[in-house]
Amino acid sequence: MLIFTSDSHRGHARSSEFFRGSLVPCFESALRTDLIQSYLEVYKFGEFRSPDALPMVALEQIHSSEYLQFVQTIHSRWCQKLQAEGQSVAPETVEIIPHTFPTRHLNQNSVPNSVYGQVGYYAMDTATPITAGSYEATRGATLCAVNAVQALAEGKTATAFSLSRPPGHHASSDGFGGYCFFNHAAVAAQHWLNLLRSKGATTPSIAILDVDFHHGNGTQSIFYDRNDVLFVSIHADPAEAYPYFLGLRDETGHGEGIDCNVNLPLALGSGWGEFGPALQAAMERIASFSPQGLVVSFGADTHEADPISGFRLSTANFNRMGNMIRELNLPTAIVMEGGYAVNILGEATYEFLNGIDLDR
Ligand code: SP5
Ligand code: ZN
Repeated sequence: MLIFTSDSHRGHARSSEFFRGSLVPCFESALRTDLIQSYLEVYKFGEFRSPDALPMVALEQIHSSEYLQFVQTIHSRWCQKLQAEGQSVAPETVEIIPHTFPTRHLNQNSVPNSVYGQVGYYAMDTATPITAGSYEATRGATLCAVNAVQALAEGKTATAFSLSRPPGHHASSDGFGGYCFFNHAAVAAQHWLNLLRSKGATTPSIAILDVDFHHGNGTQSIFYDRNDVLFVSIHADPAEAYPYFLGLRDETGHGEGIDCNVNLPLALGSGWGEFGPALQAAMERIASFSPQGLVVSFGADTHEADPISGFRLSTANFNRMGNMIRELNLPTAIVMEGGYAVNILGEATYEFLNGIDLDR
């Protein structure tokens, strides 16, 4: 297995997020990828690579140009605004958290000039602070996912892992939240389709399997009306868990994308007894779609030890999960999403990767 990782994520260093009404230390931190990398290195798992500076055309196909511009420039524009208002500002300490959102009965169709208004316009929550290095970090994570797909398409490996942060599956074409800014799994799938088309395939298709505890609302919305990408997600019932406002079973796709979106929500407290059958159903749906490749949005936050989630998977269950996905025998790009239990993050990820590894 090839593993792509970039140091650019370290610039996305936040101190606090809103959680149950107060500011707490961020669950999503650089420690996460450090712990996974050192665990994999101790067990001599996989071959680590720095990503090549590949063209990122797919990034511009997935996200709107206005949104890409927003993520790239918002931190410096916010700091300039604070300075213009007479505050002395050290940009590396500034963390942007939105406070006003275009919810029902407000105008959702015009972007305000104010940087404060713009942050609320593009945000879905208050748990995703933007820091000076957030843009470079999320771009580096997307580049790792694109490199993973490129290596698969070139036949260099059958399984590739993008060990990156911040995560991506909550990011939509023009929205951030859930610790995510760019949707790396979506860009990876689009990059793969582009490569297949450039090699002469007329109707290529890719499946995305999302096994993070939280529903991948961004990925669903990006591909909701397309039939070249099948999105299958196992996650906590949105009636009970973040992101609350998407991820129900009856969301099955729209237009050309009808029946290309599969949500398998599970009750809080679910363990392997519930997760295993859902994964089996997911495997059957993906096999019948006959895609050329598979992108896995992998979150370790389904583990029973996770501090913000609510499933009860054991470390051994992660190996079974990997093994079941391996049975599809598809070239597979794994993209790191969530997982916040620092004491088990390394071993749960290792067990999953070891179970799914087609190169072994
Ligand atoms: C990529 C990813 O895993 N993003 C998750 C973002 C979740 N952010 C909001 C967390 C709200 C947690 N609710 C607390 C319930 C604790 N039992
Ligand atoms: Zn998650």
